[in-house]
Amino acid sequence: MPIELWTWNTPNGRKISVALEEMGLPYSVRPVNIGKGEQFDPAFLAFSPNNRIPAILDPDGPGGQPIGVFESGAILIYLARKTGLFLPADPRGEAAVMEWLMWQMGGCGPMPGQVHHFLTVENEADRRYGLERYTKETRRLYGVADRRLAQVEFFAGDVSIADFAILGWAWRHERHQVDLADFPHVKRWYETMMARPATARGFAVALS
Ligand SMILES: N[C@@H](CCC(=O)N[C@@H](CS)C(=O)NCC(=O)O)C(=O)O
Repeated sequence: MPIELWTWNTPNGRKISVALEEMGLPYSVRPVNIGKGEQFDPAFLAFSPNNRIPAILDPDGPGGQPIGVFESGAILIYLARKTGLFLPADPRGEAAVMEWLMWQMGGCGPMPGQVHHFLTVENEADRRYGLERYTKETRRLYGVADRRLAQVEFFAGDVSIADFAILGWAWRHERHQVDLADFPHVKRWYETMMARPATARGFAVALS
């Protein structure tokens, strides 16, 4: 039975369709229209209590029993452990993946997400304040990524779930007003990732 991916066409949603494609796991998409409030449906809240996408239902979970998982970082770790892919077993390799996965979850997602929000604020003073604050932080994060990718091909050495997580947000770089020409190592990594056939499928699949 395929994994059910409850999602929408957003950066956090795309992380998981990319991971599922890269891992070769069969899945079906269950669109959750967050613009219409479907994230508050009791059937969704039953396994995604934070009323946010993405979440998954795996009918073949641990011990052959079904499991629901919410929070994109937790989903990526769950899928990596299920398949044994994109998360090294050795503690040093695992630590590197976790560093960059947590860096995305805590910063390079929430910060550009605030840029997306403040771009829509109508009050001029509020918009200016929010954009100045979060654009500066977003550019700082892209700078961190650029320095890292000057040293390594992918964030944790080999391709990992950290790359899938960060890519979901880098996919929206134009929306948070980042020109990748300013971050050449990020640009090289972004183009390399997007050229991967499975990753391309993860961005092409209809999620809404
Ligand atoms: N930390 C969560 C964030 C998920 C999140 O913010 N999802 C957004 C779409 S990208 C959402 O569902 N928004 C619905 C809402 O705000 O009500 C994760 O990474 O899964």
